[in-house]
Amino acid sequence: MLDALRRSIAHAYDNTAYYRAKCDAAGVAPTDLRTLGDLARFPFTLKSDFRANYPWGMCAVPREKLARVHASSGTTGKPTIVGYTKNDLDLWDGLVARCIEAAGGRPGDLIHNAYGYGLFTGGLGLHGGAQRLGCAVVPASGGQTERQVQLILDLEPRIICCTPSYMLVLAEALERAGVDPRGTSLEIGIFGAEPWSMQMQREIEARLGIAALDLYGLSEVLGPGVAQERADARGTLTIWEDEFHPEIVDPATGAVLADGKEGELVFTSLSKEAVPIIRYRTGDLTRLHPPVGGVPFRRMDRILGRSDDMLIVRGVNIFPRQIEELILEEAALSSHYRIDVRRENARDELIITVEGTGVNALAERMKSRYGLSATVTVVEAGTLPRSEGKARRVFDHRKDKPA
Ligand code: DLL
Repeated sequence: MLDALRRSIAHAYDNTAYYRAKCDAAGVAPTDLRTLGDLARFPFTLKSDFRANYPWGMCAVPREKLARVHASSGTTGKPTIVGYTKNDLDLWDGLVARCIEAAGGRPGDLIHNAYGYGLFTGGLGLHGGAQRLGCAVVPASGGQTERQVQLILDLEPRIICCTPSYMLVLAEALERAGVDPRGTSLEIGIFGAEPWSMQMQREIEARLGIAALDLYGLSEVLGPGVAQERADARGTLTIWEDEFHPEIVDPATGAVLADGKEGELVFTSLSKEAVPIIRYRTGDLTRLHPPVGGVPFRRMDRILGRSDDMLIVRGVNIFPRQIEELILEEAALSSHYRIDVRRENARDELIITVEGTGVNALAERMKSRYGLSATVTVVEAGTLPRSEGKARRVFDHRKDKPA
């Protein structure tokens, strides 16, 4: 592993002006990596480095060696561009195939793939992995929900891949079509690309009668296929450590934390060619756990939140996921919600709008669990917008620029 790490860092250092300058400034060279502990001497890479070096600055191979380009789904500024060589695509297919197999897929399965096709890595990432495993793919992509429902009913796929929020949209559409969502051919869902609480996972499993497994990844590191919840190790995601070396660091200080401690997930790639990454800070918060069940790779908790999506409301720190958990514990409330935070008269206001019926105790429970008063507005089913890909549920208006 250390050899692969050293080779990968040397590849980045030798072939990009960016990594060379950054390592030189930190006074480290690839040969300084003698033990795993030496990795902490190497500088971090951030999403902003990808932006600053747009479009090809992070690329360690000549442009002519690229076989594909994707871009991350950044909402502001320039997208981050990631390139893949033929070998990278091969590696990617192999890892996604491993994810699908770990989730319970097998050759011959029919897979309905409703991750968006295009610059987003979800659609083509799952597509390549499914084919590698020997499955047939229905490349549904996002949108045209009624047609997707028809395809699911007619073609009878065993596996579905999409964002958890879009699965809820499909479940509603099945109900609208007069079909019991528990009665379809689907047995397995492979869901990711956005945060989702364990309560949301249970809700999807109960509502669809399927096993809902968590798939994690990010474009800068690869795309989907970095870590996967295995059917034989539910509750955590196994990280494909033979390709990506994980670290957990303190988000504030960058200090490396021991396994079991919560912090920001950082990855260094071991064999990726086009865009090798050294200590990439994902922004995602989790903890590392030891291997289980004969698979020699460490696992991580489902993503607990992002270091940059924590809301600070009247001095109380809260992650949207914690609010989602409370919403889903209320029988009268559905999984369609939005969270708004505004500053009014120098006071932060937390407003939770959620579809539901009847009485709920969300406001009381927000108060007793987190010490936060919130205004809870219950609206009729179907009122809030539905998403086809990554759902946007949190709106912090304190960050809005004044008009
Ligand atoms: O979302 C890749 C992907 C596609 C993963 C399909 C899984 C399935 P990006 O668009 O670059 O790539 O967004 C990456 O999404 O840093 C996390 O914050 C979040 N994310 C991805 N998977 C999960 C997950 C794809 N399973 C960013 N749970 C990451 C929570 C996730 N958050």
